[in-house]
Amino acid sequence: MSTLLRQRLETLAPQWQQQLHTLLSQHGNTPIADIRIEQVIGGMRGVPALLCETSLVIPTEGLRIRNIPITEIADRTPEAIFWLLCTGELPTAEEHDSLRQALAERATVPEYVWNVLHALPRDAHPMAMLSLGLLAMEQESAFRRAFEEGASRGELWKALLEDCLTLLGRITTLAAGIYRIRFSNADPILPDLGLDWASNFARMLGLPDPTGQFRDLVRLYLVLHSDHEGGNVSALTGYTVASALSDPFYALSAGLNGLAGPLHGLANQECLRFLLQTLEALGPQPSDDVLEQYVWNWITSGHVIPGYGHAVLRVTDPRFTIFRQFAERYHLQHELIALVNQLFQIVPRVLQRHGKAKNPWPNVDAISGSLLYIYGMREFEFYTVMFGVSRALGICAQILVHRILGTPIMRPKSLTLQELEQMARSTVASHT
Ligand code: CMX
Repeated sequence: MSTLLRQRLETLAPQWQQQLHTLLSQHGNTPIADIRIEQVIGGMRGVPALLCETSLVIPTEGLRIRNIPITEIADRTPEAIFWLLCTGELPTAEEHDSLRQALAERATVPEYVWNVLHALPRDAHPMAMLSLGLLAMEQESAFRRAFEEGASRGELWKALLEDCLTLLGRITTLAAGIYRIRFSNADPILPDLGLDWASNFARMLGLPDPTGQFRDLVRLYLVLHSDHEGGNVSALTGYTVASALSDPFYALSAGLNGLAGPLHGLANQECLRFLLQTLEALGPQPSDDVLEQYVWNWITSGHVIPGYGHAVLRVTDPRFTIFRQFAERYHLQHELIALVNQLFQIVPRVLQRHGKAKNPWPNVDAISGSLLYIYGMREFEFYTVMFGVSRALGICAQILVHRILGTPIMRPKSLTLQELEQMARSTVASHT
């Protein structure tokens, strides 16, 4: 157990609980928004109906983790980010090391999990393998045990933290093992308990990394994808499942199943496929005119441009910019990076001309897969697993904070089309 993280949270928990209590007692009945029917139908887009303390996405700026812009903390380690997500504070060196050690101590994946994965068909999707591998460990849940043994509601978060550390400690070993089993028919590489989380992950993937640049990319990747508010499919799913007091193994596995969708985490796989298809169709260094026509034809034949658009963002995703800066810093001369940069000049104006997408700017997926590809990770199907390892930080932190706050089970009210029609009619009538 990372005693320092738990100790810090034990200090913070009563303050947060008091803050929540005061807000509810003073303003519990205060309305904060009107909801339109199109929002009910449209995936609750923009409805401010969720509590999420870990991060927020400002449409005109991008991600802030605990109110710190991602641009200011992109050079931190995933351990520092997890500490920040959980506590709202950046860790001291001692705190950081205790968390690093706690994760390393838990990095060994039990043999029965590998047996489960080996039993799957050879072409199982790596995301299905990841989700299943995590779920296979559910019987080890400290949270479930604590609940069954009658732990009080106020104490449950401590067992939840224990499970989150187990999940995070193991997920890098599990994901890297999946990479090797699935794509090289090779054995997993054992964790080096002296390394930090990202370095260990990069090492266990087994790709050649003579300069350490791939390790740096993995560290940045894990930081940038760690959290993106509470309303995205994976975070919302994880939270919903955990709100039923299902343990974190169920919650994280469920959240990652949502991440596997092509409109969410799988988009980075689709994005790289689109880039490679474009290069194959047009050859390297197509002219701007040729590329623009190609993109236009792509959209008007009913496809989306992967890596562009966003449900919340209305500017270029700062995480896209940070990855571009990484490519510049390491002087990455590659036709994929050239195409990413050229598309950045062209796609936004094509999407604007097309007139449908509310946000014509690139999101993080417009570049992330290209970087992995250039450093030798050529298996697109694995990219969402990379995303999932990182997003596990945010999902775990979110369900932890909710359990500390003691928020209840999720239960929004659903409505039938007929009820909505009646509500619309009576609202119109009351205004005439
Ligand atoms: N290319 C072409 N059309 C696009 C588009 C794109 N990149 N982005 C949005 N549109 C279209 C939508 O398909 C929609 O068309 P219909 O009305 O015919 O259904 C219309 O524009 C309006 O969509 P929106 O309100 O702007 O976007 P949504 O909030 O509904 O969806 C997203 C957001 C990300 C799913 C969408 O922009 C998209 O499909 N982008 C490509 C896939 C992608 O990059 N996903 C990664 C997102 C990041 C993440 O969640 O991890």
